[in-house]
Amino acid sequence: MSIKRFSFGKIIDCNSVVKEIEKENGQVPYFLEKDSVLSFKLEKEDLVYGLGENVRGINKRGWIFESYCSDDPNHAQDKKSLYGAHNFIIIHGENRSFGVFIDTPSKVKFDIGYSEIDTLSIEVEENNYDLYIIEGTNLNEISKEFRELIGKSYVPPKWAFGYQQSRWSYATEKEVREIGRKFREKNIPIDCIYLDIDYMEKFKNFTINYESFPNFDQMVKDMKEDGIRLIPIIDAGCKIENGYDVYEEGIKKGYYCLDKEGNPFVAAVWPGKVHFPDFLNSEARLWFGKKYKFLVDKGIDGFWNDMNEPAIFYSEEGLNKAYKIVEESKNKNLDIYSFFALKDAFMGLSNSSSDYNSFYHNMDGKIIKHNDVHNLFGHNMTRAAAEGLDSIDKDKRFLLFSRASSIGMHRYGGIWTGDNTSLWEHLEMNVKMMPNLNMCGYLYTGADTGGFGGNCTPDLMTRWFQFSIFTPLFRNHSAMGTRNQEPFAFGEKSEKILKNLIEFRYGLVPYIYSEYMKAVINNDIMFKPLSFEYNDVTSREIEDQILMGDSLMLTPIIKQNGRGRYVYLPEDMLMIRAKGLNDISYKVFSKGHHYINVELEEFIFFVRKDKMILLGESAKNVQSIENKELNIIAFVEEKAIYELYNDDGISKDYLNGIFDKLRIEIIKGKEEFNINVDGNIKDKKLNITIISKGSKDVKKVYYI
Ligand code: MIG
Repeated sequence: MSIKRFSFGKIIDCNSVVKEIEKENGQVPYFLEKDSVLSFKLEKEDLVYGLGENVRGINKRGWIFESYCSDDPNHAQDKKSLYGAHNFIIIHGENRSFGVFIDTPSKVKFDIGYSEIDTLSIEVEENNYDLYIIEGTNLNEISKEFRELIGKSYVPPKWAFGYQQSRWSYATEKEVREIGRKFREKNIPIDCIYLDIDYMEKFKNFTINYESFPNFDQMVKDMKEDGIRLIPIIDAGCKIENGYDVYEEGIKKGYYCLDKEGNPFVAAVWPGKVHFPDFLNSEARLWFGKKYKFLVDKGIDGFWNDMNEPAIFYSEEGLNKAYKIVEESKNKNLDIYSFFALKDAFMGLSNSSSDYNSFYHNMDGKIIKHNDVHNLFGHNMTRAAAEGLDSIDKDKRFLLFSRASSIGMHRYGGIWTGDNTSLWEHLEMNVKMMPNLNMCGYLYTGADTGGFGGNCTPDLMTRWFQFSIFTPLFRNHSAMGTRNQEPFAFGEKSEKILKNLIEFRYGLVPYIYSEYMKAVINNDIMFKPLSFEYNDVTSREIEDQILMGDSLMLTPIIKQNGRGRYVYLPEDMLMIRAKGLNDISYKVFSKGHHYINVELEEFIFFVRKDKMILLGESAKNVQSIENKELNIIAFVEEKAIYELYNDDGISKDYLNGIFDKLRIEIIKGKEEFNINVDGNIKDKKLNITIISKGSKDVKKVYYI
């Protein structure tokens, strides 16, 4: 195990790493370095993992990617960037594997067999970076070592593992209360409802639209009493408006990003014209972070930070240029090229590189062009929020996640994967993205279940739920103008199926939470490609099956009208087939290929050999889960051990070693199974079902 660090150019602190590693002076191993381009010859067998939030497969070979936080709702295969900039890859060969991390604040290109089929080249736009080479004997070790370098992942409150309902927008108090009431009335478990931009007055951060939310504080209180938390959005831009305190204070203190002339930079987003808080300035960060108190004081326990790439609909300069082109084109006999130039003048107004090159940050005294530090913006907005919330209540865990991010932000919050669409290929992308996000430190993550843009169908919703019940962030969100997407929006039959799935999720909470917390504490990942645990050729290739936690392999159905699928088992495994918590069956399958029928209302997943899964009960929300009984299903050929982690779920006491552990060990003897249970989780009845190849299942009840 080793990490080597090489430095190039003038370094800006990206706040990515937490471990100081001495610089090396010699030659960079593996790579040829020339004019800020690093190149590497790929062997036929090499897989390339990583790059976190990006398009295409788990193995990134065969495309060119750019790390550049981008607000682009069209997540198509021909895109190069999404909202996050995650410059970490692992090259996994047959005989050697290593990780590469480029620590830089600006754009990086990863050409992975795009220009030449067997060449990986990494081009760093600004000659301003640290390069880390991470070596280890296996993938788990490399991934762990990288995580040790960048620091421990964010821990949300336990209720953030419940079901969350969102929509752009539940725009009035009446509507929000109504949605909550419907869930309760229909006995569908839920923990959170989201407030999108319409809760604000004219989209101004840290304000409330009291016309549409006349009793905002009371609403927050009432809903919390009913076990539902409201999670408001915060946008990066602050509206320019006299009399608005956030605007006026920021101007007075000089906390906004500046234009070329040194005036606050003007961009237009939802509120109309805005200034961007200078999140790279430590004082501005502190100031903005403390503003969250406005909502915390109203009983709010969580936030989502949006538009922080930052998204720019237009700038004044861009718009003026476009008007000029219109003026110049008027009364002229336009040729086709001038026509396109006219059209592009408007089409290219949003998120334009000329805007990103036209404003500046004051990084504690150093004036730096935005484009040179672009990927640090959303990262530092979320850092501001996390540090602000910490100063408001240092012992409490808040829910916090962001749209834009870069390496290192995972210490402050999670991410959601932005504006996907209700498409089957986006469900597939969600599955494939999870392991790469985890490798980059993002454990608290998930997609807009059902898809943000476009109209979802009942079958897509069902299949998507069947996957999302396993992801830490399980949130159903959809865009304005699209079909309703709540579990009760697709007719009675689907409602029943979706309700069963949400209940199943609550049953999985003990396992998901335990795996999550252990992954945080040990710098492990929860979602892994099969190759992290199995070394055969097929396991290295498979992308539509992934490992989840220590015990499970997920094999989601991601094709429309799919009534089954091929599954590859790298070893004997126990298949669980379920419709809901009360309708579960299991069967051992042998190592190899199988076709398994899976109807729409059911789903399957696998318990690996010598592993076990725990299922608890459902309840109206996470806090109400009692779990006096846990059902354990174990597949034991020799010996299976599971360590169940639990804690209070709301405080940071776990950092001081205050948590519960239950260790369950099942050993297959000649005649019978020996069970040892050990730990400080009290008063639990364990229903243990042991399955072993060739023998009938053994049911045991175990009390402690
Ligand atoms: O330009 O706040 O990704 O989740 O619903 C769209 C409205 C702005 C983008 C977010 C989406 C959110 C939407 N926002």
